[in-house]
Amino acid sequence: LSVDNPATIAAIATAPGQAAIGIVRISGPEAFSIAQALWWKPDQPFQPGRIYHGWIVDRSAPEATGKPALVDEVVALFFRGPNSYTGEDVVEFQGHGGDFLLQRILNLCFEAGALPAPPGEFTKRAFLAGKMDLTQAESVMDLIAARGDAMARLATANLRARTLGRQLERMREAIIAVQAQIVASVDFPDEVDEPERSGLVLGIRPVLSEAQAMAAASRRNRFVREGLKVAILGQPNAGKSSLFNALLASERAIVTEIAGTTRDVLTETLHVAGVPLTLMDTAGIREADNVVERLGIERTWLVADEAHLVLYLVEARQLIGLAEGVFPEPDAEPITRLPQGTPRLMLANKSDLMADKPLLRADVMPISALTGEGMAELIAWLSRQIRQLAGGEAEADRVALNHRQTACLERMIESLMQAESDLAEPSLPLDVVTVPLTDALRQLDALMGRDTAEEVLDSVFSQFCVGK
Ligand SMILES: Nc1nc2c(ncn2[C@@H]2O[C@H](COP(=O)(O)OP(=O)(O)OP(=O)(O)O)[C@@H](O)[C@H]2O)c(=O)[nH]1
Ligand SMILES: [Mg+2]
Repeated sequence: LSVDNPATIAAIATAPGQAAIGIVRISGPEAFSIAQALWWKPDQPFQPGRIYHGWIVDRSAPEATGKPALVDEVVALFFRGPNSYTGEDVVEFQGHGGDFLLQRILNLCFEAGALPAPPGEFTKRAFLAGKMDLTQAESVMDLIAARGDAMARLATANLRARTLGRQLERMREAIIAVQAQIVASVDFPDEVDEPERSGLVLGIRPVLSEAQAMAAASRRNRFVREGLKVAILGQPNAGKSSLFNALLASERAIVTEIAGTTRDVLTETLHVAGVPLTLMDTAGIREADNVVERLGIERTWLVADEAHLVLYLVEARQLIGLAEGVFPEPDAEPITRLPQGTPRLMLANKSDLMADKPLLRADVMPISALTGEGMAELIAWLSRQIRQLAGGEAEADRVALNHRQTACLERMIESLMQAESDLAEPSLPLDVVTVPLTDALRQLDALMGRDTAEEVLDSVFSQFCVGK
C-alpha cells in the first residue's frame, strides 16, 4: 500500500451509544465496490451525488429461504473522488444508531476488503489530497472539540477561508524573497551583486513583527480554546453559593444561613460572550477553628491564584457608612491578599435588604443573588473583561493556535531574530544567514504541513533571470 494505491478504509463516524442515526464511512478506491457487496440489490449501479435508500445484507449468513440476511435499513450516499471529503471515492451508510448494529455493518465492510481506519485517517487523507492545509485539518479537530461559540467561530473561519494558512503563506513568500536574493548572489556571484544588508533586514522585519503579533494574540486568546476561570470569593455567608446558583440558574450549591457552609470548591461551566467560563464557588474566608473548613479555605486561596477573574462579595449592609475604597474589618485583609494582576469586581450582595438606603459607592456593584438585581450588569462586566482579554476585533487578532502550532511559530520567530542579528554582523558572510532563514521556512512549512525546498529554488531562478 502506498500513496498511489492506498487501502480502502472504513470506520463508524458517529459517537458510540444509542442515537437516531449512526454512520459508517468508507473511503478509498474500493469504496463503491465494497458498498456494492453489502447492498441488497447486487447489480444496482451507484451514481455519485445520488442518495439511495435500501437494505444492507449479510450474504455470508443466508436465511432459511436462501435469501441473504437483512442487517439494517439505510440511506447510502456516494461521492466520487475528488469531490468528497477525503478526495477519494467515499460511501456513507446512514443506518440506525446502535453500537451493535453499526459494528456489524463495519464488520461486513472489513469482510468485503476494507481496513479499519486509524484515528483521524479520513482528515489525514483530505490533507494529503490537498483538500486542506494542516491548520485546516486541525481546525476540523478544534471545531469538534470546541466548548464555546468563540472557538467554533475561529475554527470555521480557518476551515472556510483558510485565514491562518493565507496569512502564513504571505509570510512565507516574504521570507523566500529574501532567501532568494541571498542564494542567488552566493551561488552566482558573477551574475548577481551581493544585496544590501539593510534591504534584507527590511524584508525580514515585517514578517518578524507579524509573527510576534500573531504569537501575542494567540497567547491572549488562549482562553478562547481553554476557557476562563472565574472565582467567587468573600466572607462566609456573603452569598457566594447563592450567586453561583443564580448565574447557573440551578440549585447546584448548598445554601444555608450557617456561616461556613461551602467547604469544597464547586465548579460549573457558564457561557458568556461565546466563551466557556469555569465558575468556581469557594469556602468563605475567615479564621476557622474547624479543620475541615480550614482545609476548604486553603483551597479557596489556590483557586484565587489560578483564576483569570475574581468576583469578591461583601454583604451590602456591612458597607453602610464606609467611604469608597474602605471595606469592613474581616474583608480588608483578604482583599489585600487577592492576586494583583487579576481583574476583580467588588460586589455588594443582598442589595434587596437595602431598599431604603442605596449604596452610593462607585467601587462596588450592588447585586442581589436572591432577586436577580444587578445580574445583567455583572454579566456585562464579564463580557467586557472577555473582550479586553481578547484584544482587538481585527482579523489578525483572532487566532488561537494549538500547542503544535505555537511551538512552530515560536521557533520561527527565534530563527528570524537570528537571521536579523546575523545580518547586523558585517563580518559574517551572507550565506550564513541562509541557515536561520531556511529554518524559519521549515517551521512555517511544518505549521502548514508542507514541503518546500523546491520552491525556494524555483523562486531563485524565476526572479533573477540568471540567464542561459
Ligand atoms: N436577602 C438576601 N439573602 C441572601 C442573598 N444571597 C444570599 N442570601 C442568604 O444568605 C445566606 C448565605 O448564603 P450562601 O449563598 O450560603 O452564602 P456563602 O457565601 O456561600 O456562604 P459560605 O458557603 O458559608 O461561605 C443564605 O441564607 C442565603 O439565603 C441575597 O441577595 N439577598
Ligand atoms: Mg457557600
